[in-house]
This record gives sequence, structure tokens and C-alpha cells, in this order.
Amino acid sequence: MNFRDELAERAKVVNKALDQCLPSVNAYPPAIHQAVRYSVFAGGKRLRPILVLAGAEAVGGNTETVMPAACAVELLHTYSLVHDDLPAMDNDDLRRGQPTCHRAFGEAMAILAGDALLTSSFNVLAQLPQSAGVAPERVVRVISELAQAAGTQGLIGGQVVDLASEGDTVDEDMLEYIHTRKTGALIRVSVRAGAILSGASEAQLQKLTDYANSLGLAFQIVDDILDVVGDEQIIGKPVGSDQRNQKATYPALFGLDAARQKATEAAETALSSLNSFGSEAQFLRGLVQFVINRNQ
Ligand code: GRG
Repeated sequence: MNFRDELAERAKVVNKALDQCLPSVNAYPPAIHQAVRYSVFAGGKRLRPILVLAGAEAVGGNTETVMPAACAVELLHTYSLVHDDLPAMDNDDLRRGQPTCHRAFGEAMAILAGDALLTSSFNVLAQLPQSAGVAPERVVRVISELAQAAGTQGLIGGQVVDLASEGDTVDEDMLEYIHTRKTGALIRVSVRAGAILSGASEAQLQKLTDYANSLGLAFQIVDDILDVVGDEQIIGKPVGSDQRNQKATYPALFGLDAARQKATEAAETALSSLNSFGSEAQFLRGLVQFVINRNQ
């Protein structure tokens, strides 16, 4: 199986697990379950849950055991997208090629769907000792790391600084502050969660953290580049929105060519962080190429 097929296969397995951990659309009250399921199944790449599985694999763990954590991370990611799209934030009409949650279900339901996704993310994690027999100390550590990644010094902190800096000239330090939190924090905790739940050593965790930091940077730079040169039909949202919203981006600060060069360097650093791992980290290596070459 080539890498893209394997990636698609893993996304399919994640989708099945996500389907099982969410209430059905008919569960009372159906309006909220429809909005939640609509947002989760609108067609994401499932990069973060796949990173949880690959993080486990890299330290000899079992991907089925950590699947609930993979779902938890995707639920939390989806919450951040739903709230980010709201009129009070980015006010976007399209996400993953479909009307955003508030466009389809109204603003109040979109706020509640985001809240529901965030809370159920932690519930799915908290059930790991019972559902998969994972040691409670490992689960508590992951819960704490995920809460920090999502909190005021993670996603929310990045979002606050991003919103506050719209229209301002942003330097490289500020750009890094925003992106290590908005994008990097969740990518990092995804890899770490899979590894922690699988009993990784601190030395392994450090190397995987270095990998994830560089992968997150490469992912963000490519995301910024796609907003300039991407195909609207493929990326599922209008191109040029960063420029229209005067967002701080790598191409805006450095130009397209230098941004591409930075992405390539970050990819190389990510790969070298895995030097001490063998074939068990092959999927993590493949993900670096995927992130660099992606067109969506
Ligand atoms: C807490 C409201 C709130 C926001 C936090 C994460 C975040 C800040 C906002 C989400 C929007 C955004 C542009 C985040 C940057 C990371 C990023 C590029 C997200 C898109 O991730 P993909 O490409 O999306 O993996 P899919 O649709 O494939 O899951």
C-alpha cells in the first residue's frame, strides 16, 4: 500500500471510531447532535488523530488502545474550527468545502456545538482507563497536557494574540508566538498523547516533541502558502482570505520563496529528530512528506 492509501485507510478507521463516540443525530435533543456530527464529518484530513496513532506506534504502542485519545484530539480540533469561524471571530462562510456550522445551524447552535465538542473530548479521554485499560496516571497526564494545549497559553492564547494583531505589522517573534500556539500546540500534544499513553520514556518523548514542533511549523507555513496559491475547490475555502483579513503569515512576512525554503528546512529538522527511531517511526516520516506536499 502506498503512503496516501495508508493515510486514507487510517482516516477511515478514525472516522469509524469518531462515529462510535458521538451520540446519534436522533438522540435528544437532536438539534445539537446534528450540529456536532455535521461539523465532525464535514471532511477533515484527520491529521491530528493520525498523529496520535503514529506517536503510539513509534514507541511500540497499540493504535487501537489509543484510538479514544485520537478521537478526543479531533473533537477538540473541530471545536476550535467551529468557534474560529463564528461571526465574532473570523466570520467565515465555508469550511472544508461546506457551509460553516453557524451558517448551517445558526450562531447559538454553533457556540453550543463547539462547547459540546470540547467537553466530550475530555470525557472520551477520562474513560480510557475503563474503555482500554490504560494506566490512570498516563491518562491524567494526557488530560492535563491537552487542557494546557487548548488553554490560554495554547490555542486560546494564540487566537487572542492573532485577533488582537489583525491589521498591525507583525514581526517574526509575534508570528511564531501565534502559530506555535494556534497550530503547534495541538500537533505537539497529539504526538505526545499517543506516546505517553503507550509508556514512552522521557528521552523518546523529547525527540517526538522536537519532531512535532518542526512538523507543526512546516504545516503552518504550507497552510499560509496554500492561502496564496492554493486551489479553492481543493482547500475548501476561499484563497486570499489571510491577505484580505490582514493576517500575519509567513509568505506576507518573508515572501513565497523564502516561506517555501523555511517549510523545507522545518521538514528536514522534523526528519532528523527521528534519527534514533527505526522502522516503527516510518509513518511519522511519511507524514512529513505529506505535510510538505499537501494541496489541501
Ligand atoms: C479556541 C476559538 C478558538 C480558536 C483557537 C485553532 C484555532 C485557534 C483556530 C482554528 C483556525 C486555524 C486557522 C487554526 C490554525 C491551524 C489550522 C491550519 C487548522 C486547520 O487544520 P487542518 O488543515 O483542518 O488540519 P482539517 O479541516 O483538515 O481538519
